Amino acid sequence: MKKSALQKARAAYQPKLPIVLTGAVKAVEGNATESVADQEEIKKLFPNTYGLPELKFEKNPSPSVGTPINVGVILSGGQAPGGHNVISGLFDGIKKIHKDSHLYGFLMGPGGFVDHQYIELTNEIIDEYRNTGGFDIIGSGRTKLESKEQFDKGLEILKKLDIKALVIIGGDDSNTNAAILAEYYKSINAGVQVIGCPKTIDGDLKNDMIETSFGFDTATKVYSEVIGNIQKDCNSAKKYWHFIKLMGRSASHIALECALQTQPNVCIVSEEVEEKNMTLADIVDNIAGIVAKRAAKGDNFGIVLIPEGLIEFIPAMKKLIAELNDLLAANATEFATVAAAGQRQYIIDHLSAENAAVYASLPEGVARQLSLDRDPHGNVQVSLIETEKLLSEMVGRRLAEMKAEGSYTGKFSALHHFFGYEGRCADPSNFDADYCYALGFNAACLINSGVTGYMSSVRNLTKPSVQWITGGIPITMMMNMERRHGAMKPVIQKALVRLDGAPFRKFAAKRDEWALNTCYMYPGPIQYFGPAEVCDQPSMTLRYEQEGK
Ligand code: FBP
Repeated sequence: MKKSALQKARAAYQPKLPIVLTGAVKAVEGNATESVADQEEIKKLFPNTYGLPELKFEKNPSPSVGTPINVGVILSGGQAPGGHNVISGLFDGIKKIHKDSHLYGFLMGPGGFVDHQYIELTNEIIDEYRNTGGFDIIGSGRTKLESKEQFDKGLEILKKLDIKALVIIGGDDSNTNAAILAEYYKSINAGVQVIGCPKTIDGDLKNDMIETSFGFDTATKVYSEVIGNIQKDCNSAKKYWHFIKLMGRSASHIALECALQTQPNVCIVSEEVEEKNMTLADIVDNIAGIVAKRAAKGDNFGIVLIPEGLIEFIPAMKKLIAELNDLLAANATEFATVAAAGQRQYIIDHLSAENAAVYASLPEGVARQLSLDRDPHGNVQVSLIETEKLLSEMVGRRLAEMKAEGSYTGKFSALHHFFGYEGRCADPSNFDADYCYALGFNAACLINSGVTGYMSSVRNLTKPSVQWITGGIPITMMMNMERRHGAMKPVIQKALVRLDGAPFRKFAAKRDEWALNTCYMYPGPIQYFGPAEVCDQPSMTLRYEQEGK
């Protein structure tokens, strides 16, 4: 494969391991754990893996001699920068346990596990992918691992390859499935450990022990670079309002982080919209008001950041989507027979009067998108809803009314962007390269400790990587009961933006100034080589959360 100059230089980068992982380790047990909510139900559903203790690795002065171990790995869900380094860290970790250990990669996500599609990951393959973005080493997929048949089918290939541990690299839904799989294999004494690793650019898989999910750092740096470029263009031409939708299926962490890095005129935070019970009209009025105030100063340009998941956080829409999810799950067979032209009316006829009215008021494109297939986890595919166009159209209409009333005299010309896929496969920043390598290496240590149903945990992330603290947390600890596909299910609780958290408070304290004045910040491209303050800074979200600065 022909490589660019950067690829060649980057291949030589040696991720910095936490000091504790550079020698032999022993797992020190902390307190027994409880799930974040619904303890009784979760305990009943996970009798073998509930309540396990937190683990922390410490140096082991008298290590025993390791034996070879075969391990399987799956990349699950959306791509996130650094996945290849999790795999290379895992590879190096199990080779350190014993040089005759083997790593098998299941192809195209959990589907490859069920269908027995795999490759052995050799030294040559791993070396090709160190420090690179993408999940192309083995591919990823969104097949939901949930049935006993799938678990048993997967077990056949694990037995055939003598695999004793499976590492699932995924987001909240995939790690939920990892916990269910761990519980099942433990219940039948399958002799297979299951370990999870926290992946998602969305940044919503986190808690005290998982300070951030990998990929968030790199993806937000890529989006912030491009937003910064657009801001330069915008402030040069002074004639466009740019409506920029940013990925993040549910939480607004990505939009908020990009706002902190670039200081746009408007950034909507979905969690605030929900908390304040805002309607679509309120959001539009707010943006139109800012456009008008800037126009009064002669500034007919600006930047609006919109989180991808917004639609589901507008309370009226949330109620509608919840009823729609149940309706489509309960009537899937009948709905599939309704011709496309009649589907809108079918839905209106079957919804409650209140939700039918909201649904009927939506533009055709948005309504259609809400009724399309859910992803395998039952989620509306929000990345396909063009909220940026919806909002700019509505703002344009509101401004026309304001013009007629005499409260606005400017010019409004909008451009639209959606940044998501551009950042998910970038070469990992130094932070993500180090973090991911440590997560994978640490997963090998968890395997060596004999535990199952744990997630690899690397903490103290705002300190230099050598000082990071490593260990594992039981996945059940992160769970609660939620309604999915019309029934209550145990799932990992998503970490949404906290309105009382430092990142949002910093943003809220500055946003009025950023709205009216032009305070754009230009973070520039990710730097891989150079001074630490340019190359190794973690995200602002992480810095504010950990250190308040
Ligand atoms: P994960 O949670 O699986 O990491 O994926 C996150 C994400 O990138 C979301 O931001 C986005 O809504 C979704 O994936 C897009 O999904 P797809 O890759 O299937 O188009």
